[in-house]
Amino acid sequence: MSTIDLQALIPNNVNLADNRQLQRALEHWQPAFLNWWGEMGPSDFNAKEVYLRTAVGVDASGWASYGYTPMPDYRWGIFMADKEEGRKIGFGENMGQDVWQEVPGEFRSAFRRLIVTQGDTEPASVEQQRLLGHTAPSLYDLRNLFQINVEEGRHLWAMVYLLHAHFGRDGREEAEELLERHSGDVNKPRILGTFNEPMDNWLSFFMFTYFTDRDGKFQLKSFAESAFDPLARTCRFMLTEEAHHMFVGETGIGRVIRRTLEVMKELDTDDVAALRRAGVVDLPTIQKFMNFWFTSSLDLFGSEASSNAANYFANSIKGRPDEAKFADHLERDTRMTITVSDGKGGLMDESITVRNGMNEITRLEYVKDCNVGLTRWNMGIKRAGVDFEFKLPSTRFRRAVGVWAGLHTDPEGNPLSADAFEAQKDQWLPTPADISFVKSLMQRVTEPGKMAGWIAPPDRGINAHPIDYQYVQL
Ligand code: BYC
Ligand code: FE
Ligand code: FE
Repeated sequence: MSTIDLQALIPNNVNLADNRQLQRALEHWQPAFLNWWGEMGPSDFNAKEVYLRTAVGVDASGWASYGYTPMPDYRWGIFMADKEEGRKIGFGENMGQDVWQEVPGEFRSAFRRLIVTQGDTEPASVEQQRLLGHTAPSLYDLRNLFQINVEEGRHLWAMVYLLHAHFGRDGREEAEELLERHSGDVNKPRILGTFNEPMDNWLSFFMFTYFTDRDGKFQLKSFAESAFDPLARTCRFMLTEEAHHMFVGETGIGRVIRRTLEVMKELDTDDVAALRRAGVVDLPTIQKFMNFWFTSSLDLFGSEASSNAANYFANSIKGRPDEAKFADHLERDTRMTITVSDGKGGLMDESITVRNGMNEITRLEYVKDCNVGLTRWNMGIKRAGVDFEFKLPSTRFRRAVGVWAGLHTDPEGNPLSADAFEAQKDQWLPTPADISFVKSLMQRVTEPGKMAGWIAPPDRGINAHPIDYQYVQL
């Protein structure tokens, strides 16, 4: 068991007090972080008491405590899952050897790049969500937004700790730059595409927490396999917090659908204009938002064939999610098939090495996981007697990274000319009119227990409190 120091300036279970130099460096970064939070974090709510959970340890039975706190006083801490004695490397050419407590010199730049990319997404998401507090559909939702925001802040701390502790001066410089790039900034944008997309409405927020936080889940699971043990342990603990983010997405989308179904029943109609007049989001518009955020998130897995990914796997740097469930952990001469364009408007199989295909393998696992929620939502629609089914588009649709980047297909993945795509895209992706309609619904509701008209209440409150609990003291 690790010792947990909750009284320290930076709460931690990594024995920070034993390494004065590292402690001082992190205490020096702390005011820069708080300054960033004040400037780029949730706007205008920093003085309010929010009912938040705070990570206080890594015990499965009781790792969090709940209570009111203003967000800037949140105890952002550094926590790693407990060390597994005798842990061995589980994949790649170093398989079977002891895991590494330090980064081997030859892999330093690879690890640095991966940790920086992971770290960059965390504050990026907080920046994207900065203004959503003003239009929260309920106090319950407002609190969940802020809970996610403070935890993404803690995830940034997790990566900054690794940079400071294992990458010396380079690491400290990277940690500063993590606060200098900003979501959507034309001069200094965030590294990955999705994290520069504007997020100005709660339907997008729920889609993001369902689809994009789920990329986080799969990337963290891949890192949890890493031979670099501090990275693996850090990510294993981050996954416990991640579960709530995806819960907010899944239940959020589910509640929007449920409310729409109620009004469809009341008015006995599926007419889009009538439903919009009644103040709910019609199901086809929800599908379009899904198409947008799902495909954007597919790009986050990288190219279908990637020599970077092969190199990470071969050197035991980054594994597959749940590596243990695969039969072959070396994949030395194995091959797999991907679907590419034949350059004549058709499809063609291409054989690549499994090592080169690691991004695609992870992406396909992700797609399976995304479908779990759709199955649940579709069951609700069927039970309501409505003839409609949500469907995830093909992984070839609307891609900006990989072998389908710059090519056009319909949502089923059939190749299309640019003109044909242009002519039909308004049926598949949110139009400016769809977005402004959704935005027009975003009216703030602050009375405990009340919900905006476009979303159903949750099934239950937080930490056994009722739904009408004062989750934020405004
Ligand atoms: N946008 O060889 P390839 C989360 C670049 S989410 C823009 O296929 P690789 C969270 C790529 O950098 C989890 N550029 O890539 C969620 C490369 O550039 P260069 C985030 C992109 O390296 C919600 C080039 O394209 N964690 O935690 O195999 C809220 C060729 O790429 C994109 C990670 O991503 C893109 N979408 O794989 C809060 C884990 N995709 O070298 C938090 C760390 C690729 O040609 N990152 N490029 O200039 C990685 O493991 C890998 O970097 C990637 C890409 C999987 C992202
Ligand atoms: Fe995160
Ligand atoms: Fe998250």
